[in-house]
Amino acid sequence: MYLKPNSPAAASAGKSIIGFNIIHGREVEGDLSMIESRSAVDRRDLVGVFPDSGEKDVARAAKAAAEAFAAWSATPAPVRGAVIQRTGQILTEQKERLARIITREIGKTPREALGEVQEAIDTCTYFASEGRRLYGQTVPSELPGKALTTYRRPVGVCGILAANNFPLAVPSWKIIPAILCGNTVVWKPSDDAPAIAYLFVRALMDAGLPPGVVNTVNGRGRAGCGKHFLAGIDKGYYQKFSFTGSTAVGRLIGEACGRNLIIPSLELGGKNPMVVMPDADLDLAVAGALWAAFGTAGQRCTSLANLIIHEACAAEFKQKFMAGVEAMAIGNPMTDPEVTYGPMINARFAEGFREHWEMGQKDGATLLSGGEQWTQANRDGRVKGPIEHGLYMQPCVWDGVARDMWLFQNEVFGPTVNLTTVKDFDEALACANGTPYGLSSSIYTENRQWIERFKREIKAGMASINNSTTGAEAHMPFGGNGWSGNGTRESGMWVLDWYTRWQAVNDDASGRLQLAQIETDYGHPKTKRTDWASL
Ligand code: UN1
Repeated sequence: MYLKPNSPAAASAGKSIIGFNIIHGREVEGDLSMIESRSAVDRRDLVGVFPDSGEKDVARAAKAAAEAFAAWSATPAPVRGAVIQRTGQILTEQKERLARIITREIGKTPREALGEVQEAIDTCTYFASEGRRLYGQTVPSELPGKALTTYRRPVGVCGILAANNFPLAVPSWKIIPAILCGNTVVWKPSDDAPAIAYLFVRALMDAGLPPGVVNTVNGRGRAGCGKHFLAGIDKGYYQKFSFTGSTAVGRLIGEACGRNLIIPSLELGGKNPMVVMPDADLDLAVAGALWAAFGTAGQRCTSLANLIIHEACAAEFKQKFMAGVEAMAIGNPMTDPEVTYGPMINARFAEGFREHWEMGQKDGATLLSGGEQWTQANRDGRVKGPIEHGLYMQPCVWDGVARDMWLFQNEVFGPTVNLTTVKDFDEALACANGTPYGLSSSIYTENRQWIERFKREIKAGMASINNSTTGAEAHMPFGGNGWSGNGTRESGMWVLDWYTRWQAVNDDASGRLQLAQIETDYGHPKTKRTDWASL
């Protein structure tokens, strides 16, 4: 690892990292030029420079992963778990430093960045001990002298591609279980956050991960390295592919994997609803809604999009919610760490936010607040610190949003939320289920029947009762339905099914050819004692 001084204007942010691809445990340059990781907080801050990789780099990384598979998959799972345990220790020791890199690269507040590192630590903690389980089963045989057992076998080389908004936690959800199960990995980190990816792989290597088990290829997205990385599916580089990102890209990956008979894990978009019923603790609901809508500047796949409010509490809720929006501190998370949210991660997200604003106007929804970029000219007392070198957006609230509007149906990565007023629980539930997505969801109420019905009838993969749509714990099944994914899940024991294949073993000690089904002696009696027909 090499460091160089940052530009003078950003010297206080820290040094710049000169980073590499990591292939077969070696730090290597790419075939193309370099990409820059510039801070979302302040574009003058150069967090690092990394290789821009091409087709050959992807091929090299895939070869390294394929070669490392035999030895790694033969390493006992508790030993693999010990590497993961040590990785978790390193992340714990370096938590503040790593969180600061996350804040610099993608603009997440220090509090959230620390939470993100913790999520990766939690993942290591869980899977370190899974190395001592990774259970198979013993199954009774229908034939004597024969033992049936099942084993989880690793799949092979896993291609990993994840979004920029959780550049450490979400890749850790994939990479850590993948390697625990005995697989090897080729990872293309987000070009918005290559530095945290590089440091994560260095932590894995410092923890004793053998060369070639996790390899990285850095570079641009769809137009560059990303294209070559995905082309590897049809070239047979991967036996497993795991992706977190947009529904559109997820479909392309699903198609490529389908024709190659690979089951991808696809964690895709969301349009997450929150229902507020009149019996709810309204202050609690307001706090949950503000956090879910505006935390991470709305750039989580679990962010709140459609806030569905019962008409009996709509006026009071809106008044409290808008007071919260007016009181929210926004701005530079490096100089003012207590802000609720910081900048947009990249220009593409900022552009999407601007487009959504135009669509909202076309829809005829009522704009209650915001939606533009904060500038030196329009900043008010809510805005903290220097914002002129990043893309900072006003919190945006739309009222009167109907189910058929563009705003209600389309995912927007940005600080914006739709308010929809409904007459009763049934309409609220229909609205909550009224998009093609189904990732996370939430309801605020004390009513047992409504809670029970919401849990059962909501189409989302994740449901929160009296809590926000974000903040899933690291050992629960994470994933969605409909356009939010293909039914695979990440985290906890559930993810193991996607990084292993079940092997069924028949071990016959009888010394003769026993034929299942054909020879099985079910002990049918030869004579009938009861004359059933006489009843
Ligand atoms: C994501 O936005 O892709 O539940 C992941 C949450 C976080 C993970 C979000 N634990 O909000």
